[in-house]
Amino acid sequence: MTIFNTTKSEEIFANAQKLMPGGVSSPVRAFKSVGGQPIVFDRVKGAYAWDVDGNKYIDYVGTWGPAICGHAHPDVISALHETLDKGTSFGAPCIHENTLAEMVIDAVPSIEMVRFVNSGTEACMSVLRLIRAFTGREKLIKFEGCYHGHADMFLVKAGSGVATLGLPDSPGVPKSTAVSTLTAPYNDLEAVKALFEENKDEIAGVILEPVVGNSGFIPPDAGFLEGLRVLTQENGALLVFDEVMTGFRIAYGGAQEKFGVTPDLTTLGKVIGGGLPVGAYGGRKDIMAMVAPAGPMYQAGTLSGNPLAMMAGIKTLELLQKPGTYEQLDKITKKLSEGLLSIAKEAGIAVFGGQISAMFGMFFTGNPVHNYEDAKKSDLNKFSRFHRGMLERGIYLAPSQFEAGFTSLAHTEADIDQTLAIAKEVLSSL
Ligand code: KE4
Repeated sequence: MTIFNTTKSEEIFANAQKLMPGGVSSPVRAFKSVGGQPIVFDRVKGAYAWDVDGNKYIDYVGTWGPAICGHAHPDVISALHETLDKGTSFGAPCIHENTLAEMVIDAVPSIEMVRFVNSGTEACMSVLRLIRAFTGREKLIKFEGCYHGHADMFLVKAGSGVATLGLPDSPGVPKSTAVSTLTAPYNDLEAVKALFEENKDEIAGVILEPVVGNSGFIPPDAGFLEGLRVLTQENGALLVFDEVMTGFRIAYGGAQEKFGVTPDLTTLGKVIGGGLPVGAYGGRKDIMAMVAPAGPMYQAGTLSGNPLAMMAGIKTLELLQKPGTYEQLDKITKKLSEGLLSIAKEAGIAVFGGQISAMFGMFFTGNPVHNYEDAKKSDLNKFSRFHRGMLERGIYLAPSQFEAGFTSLAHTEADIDQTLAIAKEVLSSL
């Protein structure tokens, strides 16, 4: 198979590095942990991306989750054209906010009322302020390797780009902030129980990715989510599922629907914006009633609920509501994940991984991966060589072992077959 020429990407990225820190608008895009030059995209459509050199890729990042119906779906694009003719932003109430809010409330078991914001980071930082306001407590429990956006209080043993770059948490985060953030290993209920005992009546809540994507793909062990539900209730703390990545991807009602565990509050992003900037937080009415102007907890945003982003979200969720959607996503992703794992094993390469619905991952290790510590022990160098080998042959995977892979309704059996054929060539040469 041909190895791509990426001259134009390299020229553009070289210039980008003079203009923007690291040449990117978000760190993980810089390919720091996998080496080599990032690819500069020119356009995307369906399951595919084309770079500025005209090379075509099968895309398993999907702009980090929003493109679950495939990039630039015609229904979304045509609705946006229509909406665009009426303006890009109102800064005033708009019917589309009601429509998307109703769809989110109908879909997500924990959400009785919702507030739209502009990113997952904003959703997570707002929900933290809310749980503190509601409980009158300050401390938070998060899990090592989970990522909840870049707000100060979450940059403690975070995942995603923080893990990718091996950052020891971030400079600039005041000690006073970090001290209120307690951490435990993912899937470790005993550690959470101990934190509650050591911090009696001081913990406002527990936040987690109900299926981890930001340490690589790590699903919850049986009983973990249920155990957190009981522990938080027993200790007067709130349970928050950060479903920015899993929302409308693991199931239409998110991981909370799939696993049958209902948190008190949920954060959303990515899919509900259909590729435009949207985040949201929502949950029990009695808690959301605290949010200004209904209540005293302040949070605001110029572009929150803007008509374009709302419309992109509405159209995306309409597409996902179609019967058979999640069966199709699970089928295509299972074929990919099981194919990758078996090809690696046939090549004598130790791997551990899996998938749930349209989310998958694979670690280069012979041991099980239940948390971030396990993930860090995998062979990152082998991952980098695998990533580069796939990229050069037209398969676009997340440029970090500490990210998950995403499929979409646009990925076909032929795409999966092509991906597996290339993986066979790359893995046998590792
Ligand atoms: P944003 O602020 O990037 O919209 O969302 C932050 C966030 C919150 N919670 C979870 C579970 C998330 O996965 C994210 C963002 N995800 C990363 C990818 N792992 C975004 C990609 C990036 O940082 O460039």
